[in-house]
Amino acid sequence: MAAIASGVGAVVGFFFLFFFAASPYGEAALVEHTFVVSQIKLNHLCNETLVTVVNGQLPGPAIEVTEGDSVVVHVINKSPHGVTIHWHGVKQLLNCWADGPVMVTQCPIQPNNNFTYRFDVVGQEGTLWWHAHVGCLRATVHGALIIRPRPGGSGSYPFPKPDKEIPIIIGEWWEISPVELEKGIAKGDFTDLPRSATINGKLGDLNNCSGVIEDNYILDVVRGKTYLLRMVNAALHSEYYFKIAGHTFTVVSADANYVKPYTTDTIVVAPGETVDAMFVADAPPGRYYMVLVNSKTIEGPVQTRGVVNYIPSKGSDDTPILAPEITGQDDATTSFYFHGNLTSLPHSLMRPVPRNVDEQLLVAIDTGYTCEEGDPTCGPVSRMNNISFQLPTTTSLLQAHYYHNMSSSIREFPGRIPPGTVFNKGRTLKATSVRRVRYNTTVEIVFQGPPDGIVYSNPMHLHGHDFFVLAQGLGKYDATKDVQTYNLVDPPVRNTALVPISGWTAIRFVANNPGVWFLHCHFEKHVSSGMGMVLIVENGPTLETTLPPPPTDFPSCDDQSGGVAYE
Ligand SMILES: *[C@@H]1O[C@H](CO)[C@@H](O)[C@H](O)[C@H]1NC(C)=O
Ligand SMILES: *[C@@H]1O[C@H](CO)[C@@H](O)[C@H](O)[C@H]1NC(C)=O
Ligand SMILES: *[C@@H]1O[C@H](CO)[C@@H](O)[C@H](O)[C@H]1NC(C)=O
Ligand SMILES: *[C@@H]1O[C@H](CO)[C@@H](O)[C@H](O)[C@H]1NC(C)=O
Ligand SMILES: *[C@@H]1O[C@H](CO)[C@@H](O)[C@H](O)[C@H]1NC(C)=O
Ligand SMILES: *[C@@H]1O[C@H](CO)[C@@H](O)[C@H](O)[C@H]1NC(C)=O
Ligand SMILES: *[C@@H]1O[C@H](CO)[C@@H](O)[C@H](O)[C@H]1NC(C)=O
Ligand SMILES: [Cu+2]
Repeated sequence: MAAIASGVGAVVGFFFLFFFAASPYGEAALVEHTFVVSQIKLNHLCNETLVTVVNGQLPGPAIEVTEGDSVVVHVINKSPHGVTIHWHGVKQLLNCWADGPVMVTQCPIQPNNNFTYRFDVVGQEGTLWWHAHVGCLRATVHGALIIRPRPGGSGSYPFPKPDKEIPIIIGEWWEISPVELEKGIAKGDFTDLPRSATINGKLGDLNNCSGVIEDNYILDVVRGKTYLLRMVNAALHSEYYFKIAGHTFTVVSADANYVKPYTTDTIVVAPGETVDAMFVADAPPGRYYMVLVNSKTIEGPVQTRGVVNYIPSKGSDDTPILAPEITGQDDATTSFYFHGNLTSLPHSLMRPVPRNVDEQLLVAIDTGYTCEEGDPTCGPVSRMNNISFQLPTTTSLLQAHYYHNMSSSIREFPGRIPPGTVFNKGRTLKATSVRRVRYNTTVEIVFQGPPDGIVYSNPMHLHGHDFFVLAQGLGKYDATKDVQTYNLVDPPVRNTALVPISGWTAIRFVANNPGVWFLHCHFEKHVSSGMGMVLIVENGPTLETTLPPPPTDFPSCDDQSGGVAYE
């Protein structure tokens, strides 16, 4: 396999070390990258905006590996912010130290410091991604992590080999700085909005300022060829619907787990989720808009578009570009059906669904207040089972856990919805909450969103484990009735479960990865205001089921200069 330069939609490339040493015989290779985190200025919508990026690129460099490879990423922090990187969806078996969420597994890499992340990518194939896991920095510090089948391992894709693979990174363009955005959310001010969605860093021609129209992302295609879109929703704010005029897709994978081929004209991808979808360039040669529109949210439309351009091109540049019919906005059903229709594909990497549940958690996810409603001094917070999650400020939870030094102020996360909380606006506790489970416990979690009145879904992301999504439903979860609808045969396996608007989702997994794992909503406004908790998986009985010690160069927690650790 040849080294493949990533640089999807590279804006400025100024420092990009790349080393790729895959062996053709299917042995594991070492994939090494250097990520220089720095600030650059980008011009959009008549504004010069300072953004934090990796290697001068937005999106950042794609990491491309073969299943079984080892990855080494040297992160050099030349930005003024403390930084960590999370490898979203990588299971990190016995390697929690490399997971990255700030103050959960590590303290930030301080400005002018560096840290090397080392991890293996085993038993997973498809599209994952990486992003900063510090405040809102991931708005511009993100990129794809592409895992291809290993010859001698599973060998090949369980679908016809595409002619070309195209990463599609969905982002959002914010003019407010991530630090200001974070401060606003912490005060309960959820009103800041992105100016536009982006496709591979481009804002698209729906946006203009003083007559200057923003660039489209342009995908050149050749008639008759097949394309695999590797889609990542790296956005902070919205779930998105994606369409290409005149074309349909076959979804083949989600969150780096194969699904049975599913044909649709609309792809739905929530923050934290990935979707791999094939399409054939089988339309009459011409130009077609690809459109990205946010699904129903409290705040108004955020959209963008790019162009699928057949080459060699027939007409002149002013031939009209065909636009798809747009649903979205008020259409929550499209998302509900899209997620409900995914089933896992039988595959050598698949595990059977565990039948017996050791521990079931019922978890209400909603908003509340930390003081009496109507008190103008406290804004709303997000919460899980009446606790609004707070990060610790001095030592990461993983270090405290490993060194048996957990602060006594840490709360046990309740496994039941406190009676009466459900969605009243009463007082809520702000606390760091954790739940311990013994090694090998089969855990089922039912996430319950507010049954009515709230107009957002919640993409709940678990670190360190994939899980089966057994069922979703609308309204209030009914234990006796809804268990009957569980798919125990071929449920999709994911790392992010979308809890539908006014509904619930049930997931199940075996807690077989000792460590401290964040479970949180992937909407930034929710996680930064408290929609999270931490699952602590205890060591098993053997050395092979015990978390090893931290790497020797693990970032120090001593220097939390600047007060707020993750600014
Ligand atoms: C990384 O940091 C260490 C110690 O702080 C330093 O010795 C080393 O030179 C740094 N490496 C780079 C590439 O900046
Ligand atoms: C430029 O961005 C600032 C926020 O940083 C905003 O207040 C201002 O309206 C923007 N200017 C234009 C021309 O959009
Ligand atoms: C510029 O954007 C406005 C809406 O914001 C739109 O009405 C107008 O047609 C756009 N102009 C161009 C040249 O695209
Ligand atoms: C799958 O989608 C169809 C509409 O395309 C819908 O009627 C059906 O209910 C969906 N199935 C599930 C399990 O959500
Ligand atoms: C224990 O944790 C506290 C903060 O909770 C920290 O100040 C202290 O240094 C830690 N001690 C050790 C031995 O890690
Ligand atoms: C939620 O937590 C707050 C603060 O601890 C407490 O006052 C309130 O009674 C709790 N609500 C319920 C329904 O348990
Ligand atoms: C984990 O659970 C599985 C299935 O219940 C069992 O076969 C295995 O022995 C367990 N492993 C350990 C280390 O407890
Ligand atoms: Cu949420």
